[in-house]
Amino acid sequence: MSTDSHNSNSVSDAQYQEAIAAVEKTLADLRGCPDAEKQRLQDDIAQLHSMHEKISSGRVEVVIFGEISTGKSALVNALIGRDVADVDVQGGWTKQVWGTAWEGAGHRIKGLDSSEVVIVDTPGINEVGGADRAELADVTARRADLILFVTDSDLNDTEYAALVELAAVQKPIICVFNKQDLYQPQEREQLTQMIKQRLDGLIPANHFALTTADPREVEYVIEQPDGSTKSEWRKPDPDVGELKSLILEILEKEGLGLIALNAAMYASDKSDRVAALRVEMRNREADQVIWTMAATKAVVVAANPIPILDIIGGLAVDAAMLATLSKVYGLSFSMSQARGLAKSISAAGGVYALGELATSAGASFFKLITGTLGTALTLIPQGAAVGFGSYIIGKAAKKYFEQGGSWGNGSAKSVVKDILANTDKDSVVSHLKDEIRQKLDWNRHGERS
Ligand SMILES: Nc1nc2c(ncn2[C@@H]2O[C@H](COP(=O)(O)OP(=O)(O)OP(=O)(O)O)[C@@H](O)[C@H]2O)c(=O)[nH]1
Ligand SMILES: [Mg+2]
Repeated sequence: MSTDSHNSNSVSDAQYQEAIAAVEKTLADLRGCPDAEKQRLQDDIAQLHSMHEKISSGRVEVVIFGEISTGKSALVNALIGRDVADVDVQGGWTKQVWGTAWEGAGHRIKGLDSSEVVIVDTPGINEVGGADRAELADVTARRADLILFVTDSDLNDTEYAALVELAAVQKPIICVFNKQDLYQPQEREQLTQMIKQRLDGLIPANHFALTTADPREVEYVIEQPDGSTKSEWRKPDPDVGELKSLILEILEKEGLGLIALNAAMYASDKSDRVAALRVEMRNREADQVIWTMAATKAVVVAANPIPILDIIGGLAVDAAMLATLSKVYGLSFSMSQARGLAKSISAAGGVYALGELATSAGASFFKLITGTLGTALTLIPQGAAVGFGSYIIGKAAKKYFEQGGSWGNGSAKSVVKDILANTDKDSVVSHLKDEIRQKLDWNRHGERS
């Protein structure tokens, strides 16, 4: 690969197109989700739409972070050149994340006429409380192309911790040491050294700028025509020139690549998140199906007065369970496919040995000889044992569906073995017994009165 600048620009162009494609693909995946998942993911969908719009138009976002009252909002005003942000002596003034177009930046990404730079102001990092703050900062930082971290002193532990978190997001960061008007040269030099030492290894040494965003008024002594003097308090102009040059230098050098890399990372983060959430949702839904069906079957077996239905009805419940499970995983098994799978799991996994049909047949036989007098008390353990068999079949089928309808590297046998080894049988059986006791109509059987 050539290293001349023209060529590296075209590499960025390709990256840029790829990034747009990555965002579009993630969006398309999301559109393909079942409605329930889409509902849960609606924020992510909206954020991705906005990222798509951002990268297509070539919008660069410069996000300002820092502790309260370090002068973040003042810095927005100083960079933009007019008062767009509320600045206040009272800490915790800015309550929301918000952005303004920086028209005077004069930066355009080549070939993108609509490209603009937006400066985003945020609440102080120690302002919005706890988890919300972390979430807000994280969401904002993930969108950012360039981060300005503002401090007005020596980078305390809270600031350092926040910087470490931000650095993990893998965006360029500039550390801004603001309120220079408050320091004497020697003090400024000392603090600068301290800050740079703390930044070592975290951000590049040259990503550092001194600013005075909103200087305190100073006393000007004015000589009058008559030779007398009068004093006047005036606010000097802000000084953010060094920072502005540094921002533009970074954007000039990396602009397109920066927004491309950013969007691609964003899309990949989102698709990981979507995948994880989908797994979690499916998992929960599948477990619920397995549990309800196993309990239903336990109750059916324990309550069923006609012996043969235990076996026929039993298989029907398992097949219905597996057909439902297949839908959870986006595979639509017919009842006969589901029945086949249920049979093959119980055969391959030796579920018979667990007492599935054996117990079921035994129970039927037991019921046959004891007739309606077959007491629920003796049928409860049998119902629970049968329910446990269904539970294991359900868990095995879940694994099969999770892998897209395949046993993967293992076999039905090894999967069932694994599941048995990792299942607390006593606790499942005891839950199933409770379920049976609750559901059985004791009075109908004359067991209670
Ligand atoms: N002396 C001096 N004061 C400054 C400078 N920049 C900001 N200030 C003052 O610091 C205070 C806080 O400024 P803001 O811009 O509101 O700070 P912020 O970081 O946005 O604060 P929050 O939104 O509350 O987190 C105000 O009184 C500003 O006038 C500066 O360069 N020099
Ligand atoms: Mg503010």
